[in-house]
Amino acid sequence: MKNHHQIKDGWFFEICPMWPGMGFSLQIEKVLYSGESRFQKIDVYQTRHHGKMLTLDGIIQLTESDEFAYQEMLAHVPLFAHPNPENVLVIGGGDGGILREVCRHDCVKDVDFCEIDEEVIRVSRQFLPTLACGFDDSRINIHIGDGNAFVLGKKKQYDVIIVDSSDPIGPGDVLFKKPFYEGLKAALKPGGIVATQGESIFLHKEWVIHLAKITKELFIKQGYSCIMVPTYPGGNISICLGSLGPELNKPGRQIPDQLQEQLRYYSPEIHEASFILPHFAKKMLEDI
Ligand code: SPM
Repeated sequence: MKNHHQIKDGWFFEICPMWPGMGFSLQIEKVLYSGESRFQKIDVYQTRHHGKMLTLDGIIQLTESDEFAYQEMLAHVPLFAHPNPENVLVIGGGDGGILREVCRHDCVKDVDFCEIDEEVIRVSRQFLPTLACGFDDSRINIHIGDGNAFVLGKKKQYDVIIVDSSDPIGPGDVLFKKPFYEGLKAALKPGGIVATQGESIFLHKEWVIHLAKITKELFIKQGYSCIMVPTYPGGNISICLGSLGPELNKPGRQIPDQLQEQLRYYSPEIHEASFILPHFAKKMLEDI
């Protein structure tokens, strides 16, 4: 079990080989929970200025101050690109934040949720109620187990699949491999869309190219969408998307006013804008 952090003089330091020569720190007030599951180390902190923070193996998964940016975009970009998402699969994201966003869509009838680590769900329910409220919807069916194995048993079942993985240096590494993406494609209905945690265009060029290549090979349309998240390294993270039909880089249906009012990051404008990449990243992805 790896641990990519240190604590010194009231500061949490995230230091990880995936972003060499760089560390991110946040001032903390206290450790609210610290434990180990079968898969990873799980910690919850009270930070001084960013609300509560969840880390897995010492890597920041979310802070209450900016989690909305990541959860809203990873959920609403694929769900609004699809004309009528009824059956949704969410893999990973045991904190519940993605489920919270998915369930804002009235057209969604059924959500399968597969998480490998039951402990993350339990800890989130105890310490992160504004995220774990995502579990309180009767449309959700919870499956505890390996997301890769779960997907292999599914054929043409989902309109949208969302993969909220941690980084490829822990239990989530299998979710970055081509056979998993082949399984995702087979599990989609015709016209389906997949959206996965796509890492940073600045810090993880090899991973971004790797995921973009896979999705270009397997899907009819492919896209990369960028999100600003101050408490992820480099202040940004991306979504890798593949589509069996619909355009990805613009909403395929209107956002109801009452839903827009609930959101803080996603809008039709930011949906389109998030696909406009800096020149170096545009070229990097065009060249593959
Ligand atoms: N529902 C929130 C879970 C977060 N899943 C993604 C976490 C990624 C953490 N590492 C960020 C590294 C960015 N390059």
